[in-house]
Amino acid sequence: MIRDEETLSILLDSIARFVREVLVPAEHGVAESDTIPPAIVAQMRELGLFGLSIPEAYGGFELTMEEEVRVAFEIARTSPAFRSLIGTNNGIGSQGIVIDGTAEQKAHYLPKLAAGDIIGSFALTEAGSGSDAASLRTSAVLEPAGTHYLINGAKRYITNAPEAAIFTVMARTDPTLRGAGAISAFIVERDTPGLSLGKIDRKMGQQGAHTCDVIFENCRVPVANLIGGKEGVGFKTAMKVLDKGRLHIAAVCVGAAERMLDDALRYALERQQFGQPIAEFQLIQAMLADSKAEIYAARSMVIDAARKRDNGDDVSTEASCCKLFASEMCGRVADRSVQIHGGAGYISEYAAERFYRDVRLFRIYEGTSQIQQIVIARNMIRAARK
Ligand code: COS
Repeated sequence: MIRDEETLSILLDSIARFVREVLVPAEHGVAESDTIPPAIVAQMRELGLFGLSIPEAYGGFELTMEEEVRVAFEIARTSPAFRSLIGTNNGIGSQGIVIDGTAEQKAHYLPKLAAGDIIGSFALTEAGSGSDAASLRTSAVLEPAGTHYLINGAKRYITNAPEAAIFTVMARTDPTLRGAGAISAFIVERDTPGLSLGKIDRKMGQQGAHTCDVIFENCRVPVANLIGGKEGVGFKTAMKVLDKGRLHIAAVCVGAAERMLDDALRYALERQQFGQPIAEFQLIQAMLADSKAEIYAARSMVIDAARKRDNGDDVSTEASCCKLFASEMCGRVADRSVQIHGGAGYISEYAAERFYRDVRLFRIYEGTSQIQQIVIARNMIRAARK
């Protein structure tokens, strides 16, 4: 936890400088090669970027949610591939352990995640269960000896799976029962016999960030790796992880949109048509102004929801409101950025074209916009009925 504004400013400034001087110049190459250079990963480690949200006791910065979203605003001003690599260690790949893990699980895994020595990953989605996460079919059956669970099934589109050393895996401990109540969460190490990976997915954007299937065939996992030591609460763990993750992604949308708007504004000032910079034209100004206003709204929402979470409030509704509004806003800003760039916006030398593809994922992962609408409306109805 950073206890004063001055120390936070130093951290934010050093991240902003790193983004400007190292990541932005590298982003085109990362997209072309689909790889983040190891030297950059090493610098990310040195800056402590893998442990932003992990408690200080385990070697992380233990940022408050407000501090974390302010860091995300900065880190998202470049290719989302960089954020994706650190994103699972700070978010969905560690938070199951941070929120619900036992003392032993925390002590064993969190220091390595915080240091970036290992990458964590979150395995919820399956071929047959995406938005309807509670219908997942991967099973984890306790062996008669009572020392291990036997995991069978397959997970899909798992972010950072090719790089991961540990997975938070949601599986059904009573495969005869349907619904969320029979789901438990496990920490599964990559080198556990029976765990294999599919081929790396070819994606629309975010090259440099990787996803693939994770397959479990009689994968034996010690009972000590059942998160929290309790069966049947894994779906709730996953939802709590996603509440935080959705707020983080909303902050990422704000940072990416700010970058796209900066690029669009710079281009509008440089590009001359009809004898003057296109920024002088009111139809261009309307696109710039709408983007500015929407980014400001999203930034304010994200800060407000983060503060509420830091106060201990249940922010399930607010996190979904932020994810819904910020990701849709980001899509509109990306579209306007391409439009302002004109023909150049369709050419891959310009960041506008790459961001347009990269940010499309924000409206899909960690819950689609439609799932956010469902969460918001359900929470409203539930509160009204009370
Ligand atoms: N925090 C804690 N517990 C939660 C919760 C939250 N935010 N949201 C739901 N729960 C609990 C519920 O209270 C319920 O517990 P009880 O049975 O004890 O009451 C349980 O979890 C099941 O919840 P619910 O009945 O709402 O589950 P549904 O199957 O209807 O699904 C949605 C809920 C649709 C919201 C969920 O499946 C979802 O978020 N889907 C999207 C998944 C997703 O984001 N995937 C992205 C992959 S990760 S990149």
